[in-house]
Amino acid sequence: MTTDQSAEVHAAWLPPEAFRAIGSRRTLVHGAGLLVGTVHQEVEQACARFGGTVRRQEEAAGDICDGTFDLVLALSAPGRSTPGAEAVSAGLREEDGRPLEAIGDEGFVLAREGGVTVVLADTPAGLLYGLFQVVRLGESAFDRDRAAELHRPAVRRRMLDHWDNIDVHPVMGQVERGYSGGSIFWRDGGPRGDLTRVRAYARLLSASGVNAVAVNNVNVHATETRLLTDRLGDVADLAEVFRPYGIRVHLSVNFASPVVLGGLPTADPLDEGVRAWWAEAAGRVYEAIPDFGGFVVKADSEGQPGPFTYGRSHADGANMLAEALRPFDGVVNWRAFVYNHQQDWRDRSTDRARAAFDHFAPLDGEFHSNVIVQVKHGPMDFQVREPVSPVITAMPATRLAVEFQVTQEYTGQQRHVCYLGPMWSEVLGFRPWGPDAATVAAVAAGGSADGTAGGSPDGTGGAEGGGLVAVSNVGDDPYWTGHPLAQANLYAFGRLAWAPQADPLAVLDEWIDLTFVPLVSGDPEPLRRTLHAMMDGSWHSYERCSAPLGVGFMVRPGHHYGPDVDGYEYTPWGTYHFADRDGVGVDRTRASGTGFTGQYPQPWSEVYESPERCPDELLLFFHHVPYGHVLQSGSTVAQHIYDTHFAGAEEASESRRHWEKLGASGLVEPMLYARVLELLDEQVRSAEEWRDQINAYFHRKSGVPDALGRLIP
Ligand code: GCV
Repeated sequence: MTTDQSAEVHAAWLPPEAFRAIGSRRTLVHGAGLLVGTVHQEVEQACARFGGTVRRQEEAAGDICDGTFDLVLALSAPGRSTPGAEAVSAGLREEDGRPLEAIGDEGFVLAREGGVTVVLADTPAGLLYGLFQVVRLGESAFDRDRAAELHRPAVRRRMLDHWDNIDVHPVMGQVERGYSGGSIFWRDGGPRGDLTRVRAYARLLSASGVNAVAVNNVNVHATETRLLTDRLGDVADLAEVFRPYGIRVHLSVNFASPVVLGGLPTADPLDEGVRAWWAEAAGRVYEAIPDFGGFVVKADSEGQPGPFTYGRSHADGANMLAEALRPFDGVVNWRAFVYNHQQDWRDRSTDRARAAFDHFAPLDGEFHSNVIVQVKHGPMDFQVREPVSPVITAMPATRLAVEFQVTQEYTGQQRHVCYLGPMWSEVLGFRPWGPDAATVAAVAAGGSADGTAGGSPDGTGGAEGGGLVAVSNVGDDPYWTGHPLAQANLYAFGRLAWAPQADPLAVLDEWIDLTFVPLVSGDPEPLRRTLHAMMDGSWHSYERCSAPLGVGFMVRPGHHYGPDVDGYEYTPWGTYHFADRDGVGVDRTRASGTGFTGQYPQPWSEVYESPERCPDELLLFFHHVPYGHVLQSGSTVAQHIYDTHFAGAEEASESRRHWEKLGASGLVEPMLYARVLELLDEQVRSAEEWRDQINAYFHRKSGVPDALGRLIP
């Protein structure tokens, strides 16, 4: 057993003070079940601190709204009436106007009437989410009457994937693309032992709305492969800790497991012996973890094994695993991130952006219903700006999940402030079939969303959605996320997965109000203003600092931090910008390029095809244009590059100035203040390096002078 440093772990968005409003009142928790126990325990802890009282009642007794309690958290019990409960949700209607018949799996109704705040849910998970809503509301949950509101998650599965390794990988370390120290699950070849920190994590995730976690890297190395068999107990231990918070555990598995672990001569998905091996393996997993979520698979990608070895398709591979999991209601999250990473840079016909669509779109309709095809939100790889992946539009008969990256691989590596809520919100609200059709969020929600099914232009008739997934950004850092302000990204992912239409700045407000405001004794307004000034526009600011106009990948190869314009230009990775003395950008048009624009439906296939109509921010993703090309903004490409990079560096300095002003106010605790200040120094340095390298490169290549005559080295 190791000693955990949880005592020193930052409370993030659940500081005890955030429970003051609940903990100082009289609460009834009504209902049975593990998660109702969690609700009770949460309230009990708050009462111990703030002097309130809580009563747990498993069976209905008396009228829950009779005034004995200030807060009632009650499970609706089919067949048994809970006096007062019906009144709370009476009159609520579904979106289509029908009277509400069921609150639904994870939903809850919140109301306040006659001095009692009531949360009503059909399931224990719904009650837990309702409790955290009351925490978010704080005093305002109790200060006035509230008409009944129905809260339901837009997507059923809201999942975080950890890219954590058990062994320290010689290149990638304990956490692949991790910027927050070690793993909270694994250390030096084994489990960490003390699960206190995992428990705190489960609680935080549940309060943000996440309900599934994959506990190991999608690149499944030798030791991690064994989590499926002889190391399964370690996964069961984690599942035990996540369970009381309504979070199911998933496992990334190695497609070659039957060979590597089972000693079979093949992992061919159509081989009977292989199928039997997986069925048995799945059976053992469910014996150990009855509520196990399922497998995550990266196959035939970046060196991972997969069905191509046996001349089989990704549908063959995924369906085999789906059959093994089907008896237990498990799912396979099969990633669509499949491309040739050993491309010849001289070959202009291969376009990495096309790859996922080319591999997966033809397979639409072939996947079993418990296969979820997990698609990165953009066609390349989590760049600061990409168009929405056309795969999202191409598989109406497949359950699709959309994948984001909370860990900031290409967005400042948690050394830079970069609030990603606005980016995800833009993606989720994007309408790939035009203004009157479904959004990306509706596709991810499938039939379980807000009454509209996803997967097709009119939002009808699609398969049940696969939900939203993101790569986690936490580690064993005392602030969880390296940069303390990167906690906001983790929180925002959960909240936007629950309610994709939510305003990301309102989500940021929620995060500020939970994380910082309860700890402030005076006026919190200056703190709120400062954080908004630093964070609201930080994604756009990072975009201005880095690769221009959607071109992407001008980063240092390998670790991906800092500028290196030609770093990937002559490599096998398929990530090129094709800058020469005349122009820059990737011609992905049908007319003269790779034809990628043709993977989009109307109207975007036309919009992206045209250099005049293509949105400025994606111009170089779709077109190779001269430096003098005039953007819709009125600026030229060269001038835009100079202006944005001067602006990006200046914005980093301004952000630092905002934070510095806060120093004397005492509104944030000194250690956190110092950590952020130190990171802002690095952000300023790095933004200046980006400015100078990008500007110098394009100035030298193009010979175009800066219209404002600024110094370009
Ligand atoms: C886990 C990018 C990252 C890899 C990551 C991969 C993926 O290529 O750089 O570290 O591997 O995405 O999503 O599988």
